[in-house]
Order: sequence, then C-alpha cells, then structure tokens
Amino acid sequence: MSYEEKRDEIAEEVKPIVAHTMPFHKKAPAKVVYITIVFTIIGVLLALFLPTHMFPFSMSPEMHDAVLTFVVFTIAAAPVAALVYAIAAYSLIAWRKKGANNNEEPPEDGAPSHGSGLITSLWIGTSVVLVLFLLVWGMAELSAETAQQSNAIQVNVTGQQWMWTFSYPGTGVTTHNLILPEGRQIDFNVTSMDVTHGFWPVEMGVQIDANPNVIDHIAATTNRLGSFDVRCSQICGLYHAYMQTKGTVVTNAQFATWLASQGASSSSIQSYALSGK
Ligand SMILES: [Cu+2]
Repeated sequence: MSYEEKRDEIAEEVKPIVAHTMPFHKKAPAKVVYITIVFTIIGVLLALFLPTHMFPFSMSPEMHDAVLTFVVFTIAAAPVAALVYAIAAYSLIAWRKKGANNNEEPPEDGAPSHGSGLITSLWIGTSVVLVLFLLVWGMAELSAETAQQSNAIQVNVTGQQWMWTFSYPGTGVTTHNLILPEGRQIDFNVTSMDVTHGFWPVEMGVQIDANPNVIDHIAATTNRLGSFDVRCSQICGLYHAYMQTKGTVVTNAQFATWLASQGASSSSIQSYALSGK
C-alpha cells in the first residue's frame, strides 16, 4: 500500500471520531486576537502607571534606570503574556461544560493540529527579537552603571551579623549611618566579617552581595538630598530582618562639616573630598 493510500485510509477511519469531538470555532482566532489586544493594553497601562506607586522614589540615575528597565521589560512582555491569557480565557469560556446536560460525558479532545510553518517562524522570530532586545538593553545598562566617573569617592561597607559599618578611607571616620555627599559617584567597596550579606541601599537602585574575604564593588551616583533605606538582601541569620539602617545624602559643605564632627582632620577631609576630582 502506498503512502497516499495509507494516509487516506487513516483519514477515513478518524472521520467519525473527529465529527464527534470538540466543535471548531471558526471565529476563535479572531476573538483570541481581540482579547489579546485588550489584555496587551491593560498590561501596558499597568506597566506605565503601577511603578510610580510600587517603587521607592529614586535618589540616583541607577534607580531611575532600574525603574525604566522594569517598565520597558513589562511592556515587551505584555503582548506575549496577553496572548497566553487570551487563549486560556477563550478556551475556559467557549469550551466550558454548559447547560442542563450535566450527566453527559465531556466532549473528546479535538483532532491534533499539525505544525504550521508560518506560526513556527513567527514564534521563533518573535522570541529571538525579544531575547536579543533584553540582552542588548541589559548589557548597555550594566556598562553605564559600572562606568567610572571622574568625581567618584570611596566608601567601605562591612556587613556583620547584624549591622552595617561604613568607613571613609583616609579620614578615620567610621559610622553605622551612611552619610553621603550630593552629586558624587560613590564607589562602595563591600565585604563581610562573617556570613554572606547583601548590601542594598534601596533608593540608590543598586545591590551587591557582601562576602567574607572578598571585596566587591558597586557604584551609584547621588542626585537628590534626603534619606534612604539601607537593608540586607540576603537572609543571614536570626536578626536578618533587623539588619537595616538609614542613609542620608547631604550637601558637600554639610558632608565636610559632618566628617569634621566625627574627628576627621581638615587636611584629610580636603584630600578625601577632592579624591577622584
Ligand atoms: Cu545580613
């Protein structure tokens, strides 16, 4: 028997089965497209308006970029999520068990659909474009964040169970409340005295692990006066939840005055404030 004959024979066999399976809704693809469009619009609106209420306010360009990345990635994901939800919503509503025939057996599954070259190409093409976009965006953001600026100052950060200690190299000043000058790139040199902690100055929009015996670097630029939260982002023992403190961004003059009040000599303040300039 030739391949064609065999194929026709099987087609004849499955005909009565297919006739009694789930009805194919001719309007289904169009309806799914409409629902997808509505869900996409909802997703984009949520992406545009929710972050303003969800995120802490921004005190650095890094935080601004983090929020922007969240918004852009959510918008890019919205049509994909919307399509999945639209197919699910349509199937749940259109093929639900209806009416009084509750004792009836549910309908058989529909005939399996075979691969469509167009859908497969569209699916792979869209995935590739999306993934490449996320990759390029991520690399660009990362290189912008790690770029050394000419006015950077160093701050050493040490985590321990369960507090943060900050020191300003060359000045002899050590504190548990992070004080930073405005308009400077701060190079945080982060380590730990015991277990792994996570240094997270929340409104600065950066975060890095604090590992014992290693110094890790993360930088953020202060662009707004005010206070922000400093938390530990790695669960590090019994009082992890209490391993938090406040940071404050002050003017350069206030910063120098504060260093002096902590016992730093005026020459050390001078050279520290001028470091990197
Ligand atoms: Cu910790």
